[in-house]
Parts: sequence; structure tokens; C-alpha cells
Amino acid sequence: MKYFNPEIETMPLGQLRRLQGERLQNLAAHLYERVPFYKKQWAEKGLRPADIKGVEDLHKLPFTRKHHLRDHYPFGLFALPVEDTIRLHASSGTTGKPTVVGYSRRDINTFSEVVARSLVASGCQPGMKLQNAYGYGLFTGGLGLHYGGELLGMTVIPVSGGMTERQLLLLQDFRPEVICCTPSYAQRLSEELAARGISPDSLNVHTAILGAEPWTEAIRSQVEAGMGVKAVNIYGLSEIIGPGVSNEDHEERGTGSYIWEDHFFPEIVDKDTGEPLPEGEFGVLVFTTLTKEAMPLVRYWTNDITNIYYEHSEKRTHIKMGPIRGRADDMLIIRGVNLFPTQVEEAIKDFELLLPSYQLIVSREGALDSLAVKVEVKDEVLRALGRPNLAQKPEALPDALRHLHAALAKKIKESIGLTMAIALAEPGSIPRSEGGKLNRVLDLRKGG
Ligand code: DLL
Repeated sequence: MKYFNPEIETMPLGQLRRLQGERLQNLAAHLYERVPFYKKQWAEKGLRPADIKGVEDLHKLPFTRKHHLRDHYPFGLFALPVEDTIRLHASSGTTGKPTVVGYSRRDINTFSEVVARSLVASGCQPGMKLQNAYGYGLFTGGLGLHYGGELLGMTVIPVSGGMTERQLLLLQDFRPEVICCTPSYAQRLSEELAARGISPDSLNVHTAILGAEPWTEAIRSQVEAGMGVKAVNIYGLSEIIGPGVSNEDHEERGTGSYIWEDHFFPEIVDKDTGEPLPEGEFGVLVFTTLTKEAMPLVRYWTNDITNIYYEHSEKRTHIKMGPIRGRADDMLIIRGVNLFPTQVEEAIKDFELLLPSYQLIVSREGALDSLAVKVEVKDEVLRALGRPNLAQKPEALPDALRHLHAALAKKIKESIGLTMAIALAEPGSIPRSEGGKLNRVLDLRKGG
């Protein structure tokens, strides 16, 4: 099958807009009646549901932010009585209480459908086996992919995250065609396969569906070569539904991920002013859930930075989003320069002697913040150079590494505008993913 839902996925834009408009009108009326938070917020701006006639009026409504969810913890933003929900999920914040989301039966059906659409876009077909290495539990990854895979008619292997030994055993013995996990864990699996001398050709897996954390083309290349797969992107967040808000098509890899905009209406807004930005420009991604019942969200400020654009494609009419550059709150400001960790990853990718495995270390010397990047050199390179001590001063390194060090410093300076200390490191010396979300920034300023 080419599409899970051909009628919706290829719906002409005019018709899609009308559908979105109708859904938005219903949503506004539903929320105004049922959720005091929205009624109060809109009343303060003199707005009533009748003022929202279509998606073109959406910008009039205020944003909903993560702190609103926290302020109404745990169920205060639900639009249905908790007893009418059939599932709860939660995402753990960095501090304090988790963000709670609830689902009605119809919401779970929607969730399963958008994941099924995402799986078909990724290259899955009914009958294929899906090794699901996203964590099961309050995290939406495990159960989200599980239900979507079952709806499509795949054979789901609910292994959950981590447990590398078991993942490798199942890959070899159950011979799944598809695996889904975080990109950093796919890197980890690629490395384990190489370390154990297991050739990707001996496996049956041809597709890896990666998401839940930012990743780049450098990681795509590493995973595609290391596991012998096509690596495709899946994006989502628990507040909106979970995984399956958008997904790449396996035949259009690298051109963006289709947002299932009949359910999740996207906007890109300026991160400082909140003003909507024109198609293609980068800003904060904001979503309105058009069909959710238990906990719909209006103009939810995701904090993720990307762009959205229509691209002529023979396959689908829905809008695409580019890769997430990072979250607005991951942005580092070092000596006045703003940067996302993924920019460093992009700079590293052109150096053939390096692995896309890095860590950014932020520290403070006196009043000044400084940033160092630790990046791993490929094992074969170090072997060919007779295993030099990488801890010595760059000037003392063998020529190849000295040049590499200088070229990387220059590239970072040119592309990001910062002078960074660079530490070349042994392969495997930077902490690896255990299946959950990997943090590539070590901030030594905290608490000091
Ligand atoms: O991470 C849902 C998910 C599960 C997505 C499995 C994909 C696969 P949360 O735990 O609520 O939900 O975290 C959501 O993770 O706002 C992004 O910052 C980040 N994120 C998710 N997918 C991607 C992706 C799940 N493909 C937050 N690329 C989001 C970059 C991603 N960042």
C-alpha cells in the first residue's frame, strides 16, 4: 500500500482547509463550554467561539504554553471527565511534576491512525515485523508505535528501550524488517553490530524509524551504513498526541516530514514576538489539535525550532516540516552567540575521520562562558596512526590529527562564529544512548 489513508493524505488543499476550518470551529465551541482556562483566556481578549470562522482566524487566539499545563496539573485542562478517558500518558520535565495528557477512545484511534500513516510513509507494509525499541510506559513512544503498528497489520515486537543484548538477539533471530528507536540508540546499535562483527547484510532489517530527539544527516548516514537500513524521521510530542504528528516519506528522505494537518494544524511563529512567520521561515512550531477530545490544545507552543513549507510532491498534499534544529530552551548563548547543538553536529559531518558522536561542554571561567566540543575519532584512523595519546596538546599530535584539529576549529569558527576548544577523543569515550533521550550538552555552570 502507498498510503494508509489515501483520501486524506492526497486531499486537495482547498478541501483540506475547509475541513480544518470546520474542525476548528467545533473545537472552539467545545473548549469554550468545557474548559474554564480557555473561556477565561479568550474572554480577556474579548473573543468568543463565533469569532473563529476558519484557520485564518486562529492567530487571534492566545498561545497555550507548557506552564499552563503545569498550572492545571494534573487534569485541569481536560475537556472530558477523567472517567471518560481510556489512557493517560505523561512526559517528565527537567524539573518537578510531569506534563499529563489524557485520551478518549476516539483519541486513541486517531493516535493509532496517524502512527499507521507514518509507518506506511516510512516504508512499512502489513505483514512486516516491527521491533519496537521505544520505551513502553508513561512515555508515548512505546505504546504509540505499538498501536499504530497493530492497526496497520504489522507484527509488533514490544521489546521496549535499552537492553542492547536482547535487541541484537531479536534482530538476528526474529528477523524484523523494521526497527524503531531514538537516533542515538540506533547509533549505539550500529556500533555494537560493528564491534561484534555482525554484518548488516546478515540481518533482515531494511528500515529504521527514528525520533524523539533531534538528529541530522550525519547520523542518518552513520545509521544507514551501520545497520543497512533506510533511516526515516518520525516526530511528535505527548502534549499533541505522541509520535506520528509528522513523518518523512522513505522515498523523499531529507526533504522534510509530512505533518498530518487534518488533525494537527501547524504554525511557525517568531520566538520573541509570537508573530506568525511566512512559509519557509524558521521559528517556534505551534500546534492546534483539531480533533482531540480529552485534552485538545489551542496554539500550543512546542518550543521546537524549525520551518514548514509546501513542496510539490506527487505523493501527498500535506505541509512538510524541516528537521528540528533544537528546542528554544536548548539554545546555548555563549558570549552573545546563539547556537544549537545540532549546528556543531552539522559542522562535524564533513570530516571523514570523525564519528558523529560528540558532546558539548559548557563552563564558566570568571564571568565568561566557554564552550568545548569533545568529538570521537574513528577507530581505524587511530589504529593506522599507532594509537596516539589524544590527551596531549594538539601541536604534539600526529600530522593527520593536528590538521584535523585545526580544520575543525576553523570550520566551527566560520559556520557558527565561535572559537571552541576542541578535544579529540577515543571512539566510545562519550556516553552512549541507553534507549531514552540523549543529552549532548554537559553544562558545568549549573549549580556553580
Ligand atoms: O518524544 C514522542 C515521540 C516518541 C516522537 C517516539 C518520536 C518517536 P515527548 O517525550 O513529549 O514525546 O517529547 C517531545 O521531543 O517537542 C521535540 O523536542 C523532541 N522530538 C520528538 N521527535 C523528534 C524528532 C516524544 N523527530 C519532544 N526530531 C519534542 C527532533 C524530536 N526532535
